[in-house]
Amino acid sequence: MIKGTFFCIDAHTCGNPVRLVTSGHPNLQGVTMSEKRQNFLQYHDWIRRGLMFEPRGHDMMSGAFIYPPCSENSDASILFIETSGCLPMCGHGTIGTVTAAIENGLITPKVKGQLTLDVPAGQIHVEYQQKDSKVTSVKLHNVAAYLAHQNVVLNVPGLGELYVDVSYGGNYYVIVEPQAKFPGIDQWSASDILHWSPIVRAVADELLECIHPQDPTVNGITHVLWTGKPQKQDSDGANAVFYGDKAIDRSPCGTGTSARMAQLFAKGHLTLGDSFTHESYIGSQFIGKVEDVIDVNTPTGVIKMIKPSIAGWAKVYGKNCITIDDDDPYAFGFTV
Ligand code: PYC
Repeated sequence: MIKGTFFCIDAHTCGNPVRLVTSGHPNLQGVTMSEKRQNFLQYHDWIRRGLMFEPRGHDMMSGAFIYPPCSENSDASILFIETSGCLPMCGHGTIGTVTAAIENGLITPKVKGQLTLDVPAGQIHVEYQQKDSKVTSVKLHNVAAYLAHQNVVLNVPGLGELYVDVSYGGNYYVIVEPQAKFPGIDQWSASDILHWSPIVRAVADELLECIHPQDPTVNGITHVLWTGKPQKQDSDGANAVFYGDKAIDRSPCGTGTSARMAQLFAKGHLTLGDSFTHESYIGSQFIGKVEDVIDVNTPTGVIKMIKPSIAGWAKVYGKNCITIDDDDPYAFGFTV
């Protein structure tokens, strides 16, 4: 029996997929997107698994649903889905979703060229440029980002001591810079990154508490951001961002770039107003900027956070209609 039919617009942001699901939305309980995210994970996660994993998706697959606004001042809300779960925030996902939504008339902005969007991690603001019917660039003003742990030594089985920082940019990232046991992403193969990332993430997640001070449902280290020499002269940094079980982000990763800028800011390598061009594993670029610096009151004291922006582009390449039929043995996807 067909359990669900989903019309989708398929796009990619700087190389990483964004499958915007335009029909078949489950009715989500909750007032905020954070509550709706929990509700989706509890009762409707089969949709994510069916649409993201093989055979309908793949390791890097990521997507979104657009929902009506949760706040009075917003234009719409986004629920992110991907192989690893429902991210509190996704930068490449936002850029792809906004591009596909505006080009297809799925969101009507209150102010042309600007959007305010509710996402599980909070509220974000977007500016986009258009030429004829195409969206040519999207700049998102992300949720506040901060360095959560610095100069931590991890004992990584099989690798040894690794010095890392952990930073939040909408998700929690272990950030690894070149050092004795890690020569940089330019010296490691994709198989090295795929091999070591889940081990490093598990060790860091076990050792370090990461709970968002304003929303405890946002917790745990989900991503590893490895750094190294960029391929392009105009890039300020390069990364390989690992997520899910086997994915290296093909885009420069919006939340990863935000986390990296928060780390560099806290360590004195970036200051208010600086921009930071970040290069992905395939050489595509996002332009980040430290837009503001704020003091956030939390139950454990005041935390200095940055308000980062990320600019990038996306291309829509297709439309499809996907059914999930429970007489299919792989209705809810599989991993190998
Ligand atoms: O762009 O924030 C991002 C992202 C998270 C995981 C993959 N991309």
